[in-house]
Amino acid sequence: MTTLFISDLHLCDERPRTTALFKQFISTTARNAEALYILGDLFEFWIGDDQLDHDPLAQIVAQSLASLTLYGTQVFFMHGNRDFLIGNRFADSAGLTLLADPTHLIVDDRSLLLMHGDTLCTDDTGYQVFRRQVREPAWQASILAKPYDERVALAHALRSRSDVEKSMKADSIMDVNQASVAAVLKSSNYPCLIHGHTHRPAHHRHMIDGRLCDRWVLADWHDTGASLVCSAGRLVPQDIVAMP
Ligand code: LP5
Ligand code: MN
Repeated sequence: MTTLFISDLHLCDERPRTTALFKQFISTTARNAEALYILGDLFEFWIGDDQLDHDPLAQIVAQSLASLTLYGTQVFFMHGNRDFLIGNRFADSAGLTLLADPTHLIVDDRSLLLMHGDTLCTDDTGYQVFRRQVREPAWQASILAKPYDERVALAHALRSRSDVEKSMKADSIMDVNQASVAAVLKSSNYPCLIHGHTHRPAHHRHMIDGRLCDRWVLADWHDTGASLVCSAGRLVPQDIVAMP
């Protein structure tokens, strides 16, 4: 049996091809897996679980994920910086289990540490200040109390602001900080780290305190529908074959 890791799908109406890849993935690869771990940014943005009442795509995604329970595939989800407002209502409708960031698990005797990856980007101090604010329960409660249309407008404004801010940042500060990676690996007893967020897919090796640790960075989904597959303890990246 296999365990699958994906992240950064950024599903939205503007990218129908990615939605098609997601549906294909759910009805093929994911059905045959023991577990599917979604490590954040499933959606382009999520502004509260009442998105299920307003957004047909949100309903389709929830139904697709829920269909996996029929095939015995367990689904787990960790928040990303785009969909940190996903809550219990979406989790229940999609039949998934919400995970903390980071989460440690053992698969096929391998020690794995799962993260979205944004907390490792500690050189991006502007983002870290922003993140601390939006993860405050009081801030979230005040946002969720706003009317839906107001939240949609706010999300679009935040996206535009983020794109402007990113255009002024050096690429290097938007990648993980090596000392932060080392600290996480050390404090978690030298696991294999799997994360997304940076959209810089790679297999890195870190020597920490004389211990060799793997770090897999997941790809985004826009073109390939990429997943990382764990089978018999071996991790292998896999793309969905391009559709006609
Ligand atoms: O998202 P991405 O990959 O483009 O960039 C991220 C960081 N940006 C973000 C912001 C999100 O894109 C915004 C979308 C969130 C939608 C969720 C809705 C939340 C509820 C609100 C509505 C109900 O995460 C970006 C990082 C980059 O990753 C690389 O790691 O650099 O960080 C930023 O750009 C943050 C800036 O540095 C600081 C932003 C200050 C914004 C201040 C808010 C002012 C309010 C403006 C609204 C009018
Ligand atoms: Mn992200």
